[in-house]
Amino acid sequence: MKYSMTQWIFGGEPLEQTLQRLKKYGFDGIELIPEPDRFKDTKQVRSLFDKYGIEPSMMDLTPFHDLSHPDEAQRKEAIEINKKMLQITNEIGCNKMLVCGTAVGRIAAISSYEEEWQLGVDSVRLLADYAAKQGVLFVMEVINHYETCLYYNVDRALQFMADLDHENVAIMIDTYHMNIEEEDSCRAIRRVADKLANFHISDSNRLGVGHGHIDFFPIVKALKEVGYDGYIGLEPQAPGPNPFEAIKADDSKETVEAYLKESIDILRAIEAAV
Ligand SMILES: [Mn+2]
Repeated sequence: MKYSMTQWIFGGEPLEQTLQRLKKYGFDGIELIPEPDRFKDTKQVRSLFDKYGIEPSMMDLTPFHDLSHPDEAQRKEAIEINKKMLQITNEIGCNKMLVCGTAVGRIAAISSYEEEWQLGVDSVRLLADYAAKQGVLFVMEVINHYETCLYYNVDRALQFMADLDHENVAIMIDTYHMNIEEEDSCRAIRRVADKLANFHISDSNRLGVGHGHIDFFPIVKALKEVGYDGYIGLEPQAPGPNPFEAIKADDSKETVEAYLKESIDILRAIEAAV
């Protein structure tokens, strides 16, 4: 399997600094923070990936723009930023971008769940068309119901995909979210296997692998059994409050870097053993 990590967990430091950290531990890819200002010179960004031999495996989702908001102006703004990022994703030579269909941090409907579900479907379908034109696969991240209110488990994500009925949409699941939502994470992996385009890993408390109580043996085994050969994106966070903020203390970056090193070592050992 190939290994990547989510850039945001280092608090948005310059890209080159994060690439230097990743190079030390043999990462293959990086998942990027979706902010247009970070990509003013896309040629220069591409040259950094070449310099470090690290691939842009994914453009992350725009977390706080709301694709299912009942207010049309807010929805339009979210659609525009997603279009902009899809365009940039193409320009930097990346072929996947994440989406959550609503806003991360909004845990309840504003109008009604039924209406917002449909608004989310309409927005994601429209963007999936646009993404296809950019040569980018649109990937839904299933994020637990303490953070989002649309497709927060695999059941609902599969229903959302069925309603979308669009071939340019795939799924990403995350061990931290699954440990909250799914009765059985391995069963969830098997259910989405043919649509699985990326896979996030952090432990049950969102720290690095080995610092919580998820058993990663059956998870890695299930991924192998279904023939998953995409990226594992590591997304450990430093301990502390506010799940949407990466830097929680003076030593947060050091903590996260140590987690990355440990996590990739443990996961490679498990891969070799299963
Ligand atoms: Mn994730």
